[in-house]
Amino acid sequence: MKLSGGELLKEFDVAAAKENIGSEVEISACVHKVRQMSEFAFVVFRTGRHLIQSVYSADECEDSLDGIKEGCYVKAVGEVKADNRASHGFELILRKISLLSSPKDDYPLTVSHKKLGCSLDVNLDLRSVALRNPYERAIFKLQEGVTAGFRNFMMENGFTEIHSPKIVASGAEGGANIFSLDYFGKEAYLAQSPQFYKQTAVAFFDRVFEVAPVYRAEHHSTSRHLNEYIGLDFEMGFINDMYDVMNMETAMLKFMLAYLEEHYKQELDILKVELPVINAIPSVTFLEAIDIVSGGKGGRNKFDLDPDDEIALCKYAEKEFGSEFIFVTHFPSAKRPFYVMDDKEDSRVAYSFDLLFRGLEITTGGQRIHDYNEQVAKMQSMGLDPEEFASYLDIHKYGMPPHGGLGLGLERLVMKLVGLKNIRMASMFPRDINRLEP
Ligand code: AMO
Repeated sequence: MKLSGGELLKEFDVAAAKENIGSEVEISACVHKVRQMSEFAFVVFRTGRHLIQSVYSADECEDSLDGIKEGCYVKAVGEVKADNRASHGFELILRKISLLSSPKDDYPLTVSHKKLGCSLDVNLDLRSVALRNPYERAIFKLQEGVTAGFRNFMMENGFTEIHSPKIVASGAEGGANIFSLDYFGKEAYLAQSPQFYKQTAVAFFDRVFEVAPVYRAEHHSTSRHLNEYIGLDFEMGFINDMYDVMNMETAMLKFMLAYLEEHYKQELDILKVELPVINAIPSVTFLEAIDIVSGGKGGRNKFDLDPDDEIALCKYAEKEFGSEFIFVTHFPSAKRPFYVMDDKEDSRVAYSFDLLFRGLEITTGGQRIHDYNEQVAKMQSMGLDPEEFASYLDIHKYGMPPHGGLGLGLERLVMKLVGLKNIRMASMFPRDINRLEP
């Protein structure tokens, strides 16, 4: 019999090694690169987050380097020697090295180069290798930081984390971009958003958030759309108006950026990220936005912003307010989903906003209808049958506070933070119209 509860398996501790120059440390890692010199060799180890330089010479090390090449997993012991030229200010003088596992084939990509330098398709086809490249994996370490910053901010501000179902009975966002599936003989769908459930949870938690996949059956291939993405969603009760939601997002983004700066310095450096600075985020109405992008000529037949408009608005915000973000509010009601509350003064526009960042929409949010009769009337005015939404309408039937929230696309935010040209680069294993594997 065996009992668990013993000593934890530790990973290599960079900070501790740095503090203990002259001592011997053990490291388990992948061999990232071997550079053979005439008398010795540089062996660069790749741990889960770091590259650690070591020096091998036959007279300092008990073991031979024979058979140890790029891609091998090893266990080694080395003496920590201060060296300012090495990335962490030290290198290891190898004393022992043993092979744990050796690959069958050499890498088909230049994993040890700073950047892979291959096409997007090759990168995505060979994802399991590509992600071993320090630049590629840093994107996803930073993604972790974005999510952790979001989560920490939400929890500090009284939001409860929820997990809503992804197999659902109806779409929330309207339109044809919904995946259907056979659910024991009934038609079901993959959730287009946690919308109904996050609203429902406001009735009992007041404030909630979720970090979870969202499914969109986008039938076209663009550099900004995925068929599965991660939504950072929140929903909050007792709001006065949608500006309370926008203020919460502004504060959350400030917190998240500070969090990245504090905890993800290494990845920001690898990726050469220039973090945006947020003071206050300017906000214009949809009609003002159309005036701005059309140079005052109007274009009021428009119901939404197109990608060029988003780029133009961000340029405007940068020039006029020194902000890389801009909110656009009061979108035409006709193009917004049925749960969105219309402006009390002008029902042609809705209490709905987008947040644009570096030329791309990264968020949609707004105030929702909380009154039962108002919600039923809105559904009917949009040609929807309230009967089909009976379980969603239960939340209105049994009472809801005034509330609102938003959805932020994780990959879009990371794409723009890092300056990636295609959203697929910000998705570990992207799903698009042509890609279901790897
Ligand atoms: P919306 O449909 O605008 O709103 O989505 C919210 C945010 O999700 C991201 N996004 C996408 N990212 C990658 N690929 C896609 N195909 C994709 N579609 C959307 C964008 C977008 O701003 N329920 C509302 C949110 C709310 O009001 O709370 C919703 O889902 O960054």
